[in-house]
Amino acid sequence: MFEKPGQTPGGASPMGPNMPSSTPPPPAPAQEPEDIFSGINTGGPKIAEDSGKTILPQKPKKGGGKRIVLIILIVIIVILLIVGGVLAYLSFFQTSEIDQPEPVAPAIDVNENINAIVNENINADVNININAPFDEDEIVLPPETVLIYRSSLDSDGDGLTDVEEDLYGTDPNNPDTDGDGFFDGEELIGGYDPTTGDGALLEDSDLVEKYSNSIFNYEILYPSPWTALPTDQSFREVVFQSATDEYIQVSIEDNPGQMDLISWYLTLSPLTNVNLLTLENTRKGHEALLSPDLSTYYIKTQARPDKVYVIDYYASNRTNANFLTTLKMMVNSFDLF
Ligand SMILES: [Ca+2]
Ligand SMILES: [Ca+2]
Ligand SMILES: [Ca+2]
Repeated sequence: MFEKPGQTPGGASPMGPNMPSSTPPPPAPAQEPEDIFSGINTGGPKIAEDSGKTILPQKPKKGGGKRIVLIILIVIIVILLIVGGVLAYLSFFQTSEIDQPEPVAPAIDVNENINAIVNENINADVNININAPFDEDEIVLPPETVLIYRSSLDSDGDGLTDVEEDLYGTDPNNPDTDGDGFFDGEELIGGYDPTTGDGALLEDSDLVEKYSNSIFNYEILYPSPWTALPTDQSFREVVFQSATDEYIQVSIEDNPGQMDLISWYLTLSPLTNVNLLTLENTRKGHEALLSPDLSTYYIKTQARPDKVYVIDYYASNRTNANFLTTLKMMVNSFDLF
């Protein structure tokens, strides 16, 4: 391939011995191109430089030609391998893209996995943070135990709240205002005047008023500053209103079967836990049932067993009730005439 033009591969010159001498000499051969691989073929045969003969352009060395061909072949093979590799690489990824399933399928799988994880986490949090306390209030424990009334501040711990001390004119910082050895709250519940010693009765004091209901024939004491008003002409319900939004109401319920108080109460609230119902005897000797939230007394009398007298305390704030001792005072003062 790198042979000079006009030369045969066998090395015979066109100007052979049989050619006519008149034939004009061939043009001077063009200068031999530099053999760029000459440095490689150091082992080839050498031509004597002092032969004295005209030095013809050297023919390419046969051994170098083979190496060149081999190198070129190797280069071509390498190029083909590279090109083939690139084509195979591109073909592989194009095929992979084509063979991939529709984008919707993997999206569904991902969503399912995400939803599963999210649902698990959300359900766990909800069950722990919301359902647990809700279930405790609604199912495990009776609601009465949660909604129990609690008294407001009682600074001297005598059973009267500071608001009640102001109502009855007792000392909020002295548990025994009259110094007779009995606490202020204890005296009020027992029907005694906490501001006057020597066994003075509460009903004889100016601290309370007596309300008499001539329709249902009962009487009851209530704090003098309060007002007593029937809700209608029947006088079946009477409201004893405090200076705040709290009040105590006395109402009359029928008990035609003359049932005992617990049985009668359960007919009204069948789901009540009986263990939370307590029976007491009032100071006037009547049987009284206290509701689980400690705010209502149901009184049954021997004179009128077909009636139940309900004395109910309404406080706007169950954890800041001011008049629970006043409620007891009124219940103990309740009597028929
Ligand atoms: Ca007190
Ligand atoms: Ca006191
Ligand atoms: Ca006292």
